[in-house]
Amino acid sequence: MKRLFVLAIAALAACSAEVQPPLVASDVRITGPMTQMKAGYMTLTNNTDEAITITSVSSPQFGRAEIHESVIEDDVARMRPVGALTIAPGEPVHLEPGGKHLMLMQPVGEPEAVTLNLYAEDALLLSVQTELE
Ligand SMILES: [Cu+2]
Repeated sequence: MKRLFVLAIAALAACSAEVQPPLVASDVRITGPMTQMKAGYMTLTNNTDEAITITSVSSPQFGRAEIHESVIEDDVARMRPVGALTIAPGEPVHLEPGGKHLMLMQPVGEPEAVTLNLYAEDALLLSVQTELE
């Protein structure tokens, strides 16, 4: 009887591991004082055994969305688009102020909530929704 119980627990654990999504976004927030441009920040966690590379982002609420990184050039803080963002297994990537972030431009209307779609080439990896701050 006791042995059966242990087996049941093991089966449950295996089951919940299977439904774990490959890529998870947490602490998602969108900020920015500018009306024409917003920055998107989040933590991305890769639950698979292989690296996941995001090659583009889009949002129905913005005409343009890019992956950016902040750099210091000639003592001036600038930011520039990056072509891809790789998340290694077990090494969460933090998109945060002063580092890599999502840049959201050309807002459509005055959205209260925003959907962010993350792609690997043409494949949709993850879609996250968040309120605007
Ligand atoms: Cu930027």
